[in-house]
Amino acid sequence: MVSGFLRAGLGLLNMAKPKVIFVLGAPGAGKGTQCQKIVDRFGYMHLSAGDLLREERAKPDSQYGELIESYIQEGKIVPVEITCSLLESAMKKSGKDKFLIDGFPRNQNNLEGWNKAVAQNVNLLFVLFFECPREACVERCLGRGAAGSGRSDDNMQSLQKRFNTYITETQPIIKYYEERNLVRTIDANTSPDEVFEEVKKVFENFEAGGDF
Ligand code: UP5
Ligand code: MG
Repeated sequence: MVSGFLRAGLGLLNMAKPKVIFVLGAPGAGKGTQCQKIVDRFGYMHLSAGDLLREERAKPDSQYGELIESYIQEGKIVPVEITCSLLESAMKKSGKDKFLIDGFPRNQNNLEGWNKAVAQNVNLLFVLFFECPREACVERCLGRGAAGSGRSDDNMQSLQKRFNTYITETQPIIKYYEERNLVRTIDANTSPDEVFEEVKKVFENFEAGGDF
């Protein structure tokens, strides 16, 4: 059993570390949409691993541009060294101390790389998991593609691959955090505002020192 004194000490140690919330869910579950609302309401900094990879891909001098593009189109997960270093440098550059890390970690390689290189330097608060049926997610992504998202993976062929990866590689990661009692699950199959009502409850409960 941890004494009150020791617990307070551990709390103080944690205070100095940046706070991190992982945001996971199927492609199109609404991670980015909800992160923006959380930023507006609760002042976190939003870092989408997918957005950072797309930014890196767009740099003409990037040595990883082609690799990233082929992984994204194939719905495969980019090697963790690339993603982790983009996340770490965005965290450092921001000067902020609380982050939503959206769409990461999404396979065993991501998890191991993060645990090895970064986990001990941050305070992982919890994992926000947006649960949404595949049909709704596919419809949303195809709708976004049709509306001109410009994303090279908003098409049926890539979506099938993205979902296979999600089921075989990302769901076990969510289970890993569930076993550690860190997952907060949100029904994401309602309107964005309704989803956010549920998200708000999780944050308000956490800030009030709720059961985490
Ligand atoms: N929308 C949102 N919420 C809605 C709601 N409640 N009701 C109705 N519509 C809703 O939303 C998607 C669309 O749905 C939008 O049009 C939105 O308006 C609407 P969004 O908020 O963008 O959902 P999100 O879950 O963020 O979907 P996204 O497509 O971004 O999810 P992915 O996880 O597939 O994409 P990501 O950018 O994270 O990754 C893309 C690829 O990058 C991966 O497949 C992989 O190849 C690579 N990647 C890595 O290799 N490593 C990483 O760590 C991360 C990514
Ligand atoms: Mg997204």
